[in-house]
Amino acid sequence: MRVDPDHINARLHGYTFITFENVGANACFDKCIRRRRCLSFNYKEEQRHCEINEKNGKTDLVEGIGYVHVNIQQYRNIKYSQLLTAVDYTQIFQVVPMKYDQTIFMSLKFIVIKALPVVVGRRRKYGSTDFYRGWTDYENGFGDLENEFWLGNKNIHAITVQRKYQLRFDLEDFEEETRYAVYSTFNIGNASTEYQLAIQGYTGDAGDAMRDWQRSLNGRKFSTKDRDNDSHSDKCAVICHGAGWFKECARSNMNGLYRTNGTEDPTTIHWYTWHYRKPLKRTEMKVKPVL
Ligand SMILES: [Ca+2]
Repeated sequence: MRVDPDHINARLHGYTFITFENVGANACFDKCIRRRRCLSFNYKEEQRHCEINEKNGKTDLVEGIGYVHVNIQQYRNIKYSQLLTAVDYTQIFQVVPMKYDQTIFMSLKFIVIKALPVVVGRRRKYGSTDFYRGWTDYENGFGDLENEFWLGNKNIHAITVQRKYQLRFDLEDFEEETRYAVYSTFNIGNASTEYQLAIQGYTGDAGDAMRDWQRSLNGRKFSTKDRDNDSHSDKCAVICHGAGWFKECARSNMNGLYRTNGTEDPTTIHWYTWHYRKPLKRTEMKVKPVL
């Protein structure tokens, strides 16, 4: 899906209620659409400057060289299935939307001002699908596109083998604080490698939690409760009540249990380098092609 600016070299003046610095266009879109109060946003790509507004941009627009202005309301009620028809399904890889004010947050709403679309494929409306599953389910995919799903390791392989991708995690806690982690290299191998992970080149402000205590998870095979490919004496997928790439387990757990209390627990969806093992409210994992 493509989001075109409603106005170019223009911004809405006087109705900004939060300003974000150093965020991408996608993130600016997300920050607006997740808040009911937000009706439009101004974005200046050169400075990665994002202003979210409590008014739409029909009036009160002023000149703003380098800014684009986007009204958000038109994107709030688009169903995920409709978005899927608008993008090439084979490019869908990772998305984890949140349930927000009784509406499903759509992180698949790509904002494409200049960049390639973010590609997504894992999606969770938290709590509606059991993610504690075995090898075959993770291989083929499960869930439904309207709610939660895992696209399937064989599909993720088929996508990421095509070209170079980067992986991005966007994380949010229950105070609505956000962090991100980007890996400049990401792909997974085929079935014969047991979906071996290639992940390198961390940048971000969430910390690098795609590691165990000492080492990167780069090169690890996938593990599920019924297929133990980790180097722990026990099964990390069982310890974490999830599935993923583990060594002596890992410092993140994206396929774990969704919990709303703040208790530290290895089974929760967590990112250790930010909030230890406390549960996160929302996580997004997405890839996009590297130019
Ligand atoms: Ca083990």
